[in-house]
Amino acid sequence: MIDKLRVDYSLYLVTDSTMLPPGTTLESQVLAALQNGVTLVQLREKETDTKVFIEQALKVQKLCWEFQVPLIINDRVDVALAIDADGVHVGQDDMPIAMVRKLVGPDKIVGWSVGYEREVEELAAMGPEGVDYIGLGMVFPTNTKKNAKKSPMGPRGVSKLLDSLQKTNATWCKTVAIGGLHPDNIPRVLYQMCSEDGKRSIDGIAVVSDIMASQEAGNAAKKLRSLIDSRSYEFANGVSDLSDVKQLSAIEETFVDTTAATSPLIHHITNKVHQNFGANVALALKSSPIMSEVAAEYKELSEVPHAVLLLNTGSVAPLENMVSAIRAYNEAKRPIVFDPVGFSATSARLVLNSHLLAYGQFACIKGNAGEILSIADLNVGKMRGVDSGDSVSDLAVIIKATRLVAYRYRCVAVCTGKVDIIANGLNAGKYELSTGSVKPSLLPAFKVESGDLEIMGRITASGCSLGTTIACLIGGITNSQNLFSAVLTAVRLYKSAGYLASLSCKGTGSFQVSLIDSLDQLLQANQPSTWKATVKAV
Ligand code: 3NM
Ligand code: MG
Repeated sequence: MIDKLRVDYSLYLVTDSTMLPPGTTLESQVLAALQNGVTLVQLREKETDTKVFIEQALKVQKLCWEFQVPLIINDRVDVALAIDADGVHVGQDDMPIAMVRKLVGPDKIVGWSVGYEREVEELAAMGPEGVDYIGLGMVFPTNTKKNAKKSPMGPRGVSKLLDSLQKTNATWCKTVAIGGLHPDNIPRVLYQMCSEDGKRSIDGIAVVSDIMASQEAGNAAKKLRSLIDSRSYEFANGVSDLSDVKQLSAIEETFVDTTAATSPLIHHITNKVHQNFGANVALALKSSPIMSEVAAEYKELSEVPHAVLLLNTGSVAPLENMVSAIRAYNEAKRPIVFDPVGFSATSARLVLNSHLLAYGQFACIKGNAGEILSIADLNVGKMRGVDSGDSVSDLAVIIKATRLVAYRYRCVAVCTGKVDIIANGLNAGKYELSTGSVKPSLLPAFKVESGDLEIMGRITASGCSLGTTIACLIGGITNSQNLFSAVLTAVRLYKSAGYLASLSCKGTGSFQVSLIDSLDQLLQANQPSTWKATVKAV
């Protein structure tokens, strides 16, 4: 008899015999998985007659015993009882939890599929006598679940459900994420999925096809095991967590040198207004701009040493096109700067930007106050347009929002305005199962300012070009250096150049020209101790 309070949920295999590759059997796949680190098995056979189902269950149960891994039966409470399985998993349309519990007794594991906050509230109300664990899904699209009634919720959806568990105090209830999980997205989702209080991350991941449909089920399980155990996601070069700004100007000098020496390729997918200006800013910063919305070349571009993607959604590129760019750069482990222009200004933009946030890991998310507040769900009312707006004056709220964006997407978040706010949510690429790893309110954050550069808001694409500048400064960094400090350097460099330009220009037209001149000069001189913009912890 298993002790249900000590179950290891970290790698949960759910079976499906309909996808077995030739030469394998249900048992051979389960055995290979058990030999390579699966900690829990669910027999989920939707199209099998009762008699065969029981025969299979008994065989799989023997294997599970051998590895002291609990066996859960999907849906069929009668089968679970008949073979004395360790537990049963039911969906929202199956037998109600109270009845399941009554039938199986207090010592068996009862699992439930959950996709909505109200379902979490329901299980919380039942108390610890109800549900032992929940499958949170689906995370991503999957062909495995036929006639799915839910749509993919992404890592953010899972995090919201973890929030509900915390709010309702359902501390006993364990969680696994399920749906479309594979090695290419698992480290990222483990990194990102966490409750907002920082105290609860998922207890494990559940997969069907990644193991069951694999020709090499043992290797597939081993790969998943190692990803879960590594507790570390190195999504881009240079994620070490140095947040001390005392020696900033010395570090900044090396970043400028590195950018000039490596001449990073700055791949812009950006709006038309920004294209020319961004290219000139990149050139002033000794980098190589390329403007491409041709998906066929994304992989090749991402593999260029020091390539960075600047993804600015003021562009008209179709969603699928942008998703493939994100995939390419994530796969090449090259950084992406994401500029969700007008994040929620229209419903179409909200859908597009939210979708992109679910499908990739960004090194930096940069936006104006309206955008950052929207991503953090802290804005009141709808955004007016893609410009920064004027109604946001509460700096404390902006700082909170910037930290939240950095936390939720495990990135460096930058909020531009009179004062720029920058927060570090990277946590050096580290994550933990179950306990969370960092609290949003404790994330390092700084403000960068240089007087009221009101003129900056009166030329077009000045915010977009900060994105270019960030990309240039992070393109050259290596593992020993630091992504957060590089972004901070870019923000300070850009603001200082803006200040210089504001002194020498005659109006908005010459300001734009002066800004490029100033960036050029500041980069050539490389004396960050003379840069005017100040940095202060907030
Ligand atoms: N339940 P794969 S998604 C069995 O959302 C199941 O509750 C889901 O299969 C839910 O790992 C799903 O092959 C299928 O994507 C997961
Ligand atoms: Mg079911």
